[in-house]
Amino acid sequence: MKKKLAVLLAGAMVMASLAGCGGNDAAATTTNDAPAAEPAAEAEPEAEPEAEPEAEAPADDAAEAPAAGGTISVGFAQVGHESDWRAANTQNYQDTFSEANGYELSFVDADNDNAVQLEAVRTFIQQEMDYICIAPIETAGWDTVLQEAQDAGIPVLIVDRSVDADPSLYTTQLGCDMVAEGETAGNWLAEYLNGEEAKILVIEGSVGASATLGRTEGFNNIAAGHSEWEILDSQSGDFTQAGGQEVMESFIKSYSDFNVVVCQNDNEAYGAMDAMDAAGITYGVDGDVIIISFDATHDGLQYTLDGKINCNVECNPLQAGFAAEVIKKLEAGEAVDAQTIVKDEAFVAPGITSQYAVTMTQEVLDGRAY
Ligand code: GZL
Ligand code: ZN
Repeated sequence: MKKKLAVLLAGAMVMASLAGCGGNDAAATTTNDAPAAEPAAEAEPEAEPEAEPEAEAPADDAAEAPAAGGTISVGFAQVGHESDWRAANTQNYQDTFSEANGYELSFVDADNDNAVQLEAVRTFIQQEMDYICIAPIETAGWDTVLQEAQDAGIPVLIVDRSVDADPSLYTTQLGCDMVAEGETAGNWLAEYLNGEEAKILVIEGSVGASATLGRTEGFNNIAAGHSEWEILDSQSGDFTQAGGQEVMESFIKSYSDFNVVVCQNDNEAYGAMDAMDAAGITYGVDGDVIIISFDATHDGLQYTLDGKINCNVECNPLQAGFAAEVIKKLEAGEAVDAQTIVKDEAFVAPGITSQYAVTMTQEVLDGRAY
């Protein structure tokens, strides 16, 4: 019964919302002003009212399962354990969907393997989970299994990344705006170079991941406006340190005149730095090569504070509270947003001032929650 009602009501969901995550306060902008809808089988989706200004972060007790009695079972098919960002994201889900908070979490680390991830979701369907969260390794290939979950009356939350599937097949999507992250990186570079030439190498994230596709698209959107820039090459480092090192080593063999390396996450940046160290190539604010990174994890921001990474664009991994808030609303029969965008900010090394980023200081680093 509970599931069926949740699915019907979820159909009455409303529009996207912006969730700020400046620093780590993960302030959310939710625009759930729609009253608890009638069973949505025949309800028309609401018109998209204007997004409201930033609202407060998910209520502290958002993580607490409603007192509806009994625990809420949640199946979480996680990408893998490829990066520090992912580790922080996993920990946040395990802390939030704890027994103490009234949940029973079934967690599968798909180890960046699409088949394993699809199998995990099908197992959650067979086990009749109350809710399924998926952080999709790739955007493609989700329609069939999402239809199976919907037929089984199980609401699905697409978290962290996004899928190329009919949005009516899942209840909500929440995560960072990857295109905006890529554009932030490009806009910062343009500001920093101020018309100077750039020969750019890109170490992309995992092939087919929305984080990769979005950051690449966003950066290229800006690069298109700078004829003085040349993107020499762009290869996947799979969001891992080993991958970043391997790709950087091959780049060093092929290119001698690059002055910018864009790493689509911090772990790739660490690998790239190892490769450049071994080749005697200097980088950072006092080096020959500008490094741009993404994730703004603790170590990534330490390198930024140390001037080794010039610019680091954040995507806050502490997103489980937004997922818990959606589940709480569904349990209460309330409509939920179709999308929650966890807003980003960026950080730059000391000595750099930017309209697009915060200049790193020790207290900025000390104030981070991950
Ligand atoms: C971003 C997330 C990406 C991180 C990587 O939201 O999907 O996946 O940038 C992680 O560190 O592997
Ligand atoms: Zn330009």
